[in-house]
Amino acid sequence: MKRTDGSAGSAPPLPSQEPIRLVDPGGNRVGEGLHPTPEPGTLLALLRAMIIGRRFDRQAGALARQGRLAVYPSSHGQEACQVGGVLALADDDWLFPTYRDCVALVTRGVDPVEVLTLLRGDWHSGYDPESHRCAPQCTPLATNASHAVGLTYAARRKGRDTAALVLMGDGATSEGDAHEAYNFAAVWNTPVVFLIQNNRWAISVPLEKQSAAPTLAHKAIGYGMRGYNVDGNDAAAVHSVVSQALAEARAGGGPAIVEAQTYRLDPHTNSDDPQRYRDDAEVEFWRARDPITRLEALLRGEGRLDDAELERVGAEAERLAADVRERLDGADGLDPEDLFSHVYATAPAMLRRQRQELLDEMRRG
Ligand SMILES: Cc1ncc(C[n+]2csc(CCOP(=O)(O)OP(=O)(O)O)c2C)c(N)n1
Repeated sequence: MKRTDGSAGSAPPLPSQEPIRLVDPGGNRVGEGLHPTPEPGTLLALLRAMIIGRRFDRQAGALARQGRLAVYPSSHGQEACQVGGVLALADDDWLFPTYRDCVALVTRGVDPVEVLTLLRGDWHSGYDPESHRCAPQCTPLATNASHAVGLTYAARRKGRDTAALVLMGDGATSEGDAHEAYNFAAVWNTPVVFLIQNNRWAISVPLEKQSAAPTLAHKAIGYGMRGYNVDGNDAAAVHSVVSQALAEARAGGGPAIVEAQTYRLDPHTNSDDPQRYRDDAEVEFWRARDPITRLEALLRGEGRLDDAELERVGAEAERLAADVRERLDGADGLDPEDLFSHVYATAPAMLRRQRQELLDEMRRG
């Protein structure tokens, strides 16, 4: 696609207006086209990770209501996006998550208690990004997108074919950082897949007030990227499309935007009241398109899943939740002085004064 003569380069095909779907909401296979349905073993792995992720999410929501977390942005309803995307990554690839993506991190194998460190308000990240190849969860929208471009660009220069998956919301695509990241990724041909979880709402701002593009996947075209529009509640489709986009990116085919059509069933966080801005009917419409029941129906219908297996996974999920409850309060206490660390090599006078005031206050008890 590189061009030096002022002519137009070859354009990637337009994303489909209809989302790519491999399994319908009733759990039936619906044609493969260019995107193969994952093997049964992968489908079972997707279902298992979604069940465990949902149990973790429920537990974290309860901890937030008890005041044991400062805040919790739920993944409920979006499990297929996070699990489908993460299970498409190779071990050496990197994940760049946001505050919304705790289920993605648990799926990647990060200790669930360490995942909650940020949302407990304890520290910027509770896990070691290097060992899991997961960047810290970003709260400023779309900043993770340019970080991923920088990391993969640097890896390329070192002769590595590390790819990255960026998770971002529909609202985040309006940020200047998203534009810069998309543009640099395409110009530098870095292997990044931007997975947009279009859950229809950016807190109380609906999609139609966010973007006039036919789909968010269409935005890819203007940057010279491939764009895919996928059913985000179909874990098989998300996994298949992201796997393909990552493989193409690794092979030098350039970055891609994958827009996953999904829905945030819960409030934005535990401190939001969605009844002030959206209808119950809309929530019920999406609740009927649950990603877990869809895949469960497919696997049961094809004789690859029985009650015993579901009970086994359910028990595993309960053990994880109990472990989180037990260990969370035992997590290391905070040193308030840390508030002043790691921002400046040499702290400015104002911060030095504030640190001293804090230390004096703590000494007085
Ligand atoms: C740069 C920046 N501006 C504003 C905010 C405040 N804010 C937090 S979440 C949010 C909405 C984000 O919506 P979306 O990207 O669709 O993600 P979702 O929360 O739905 O997953 C906003 C505006 C922020 N975190 N960062």
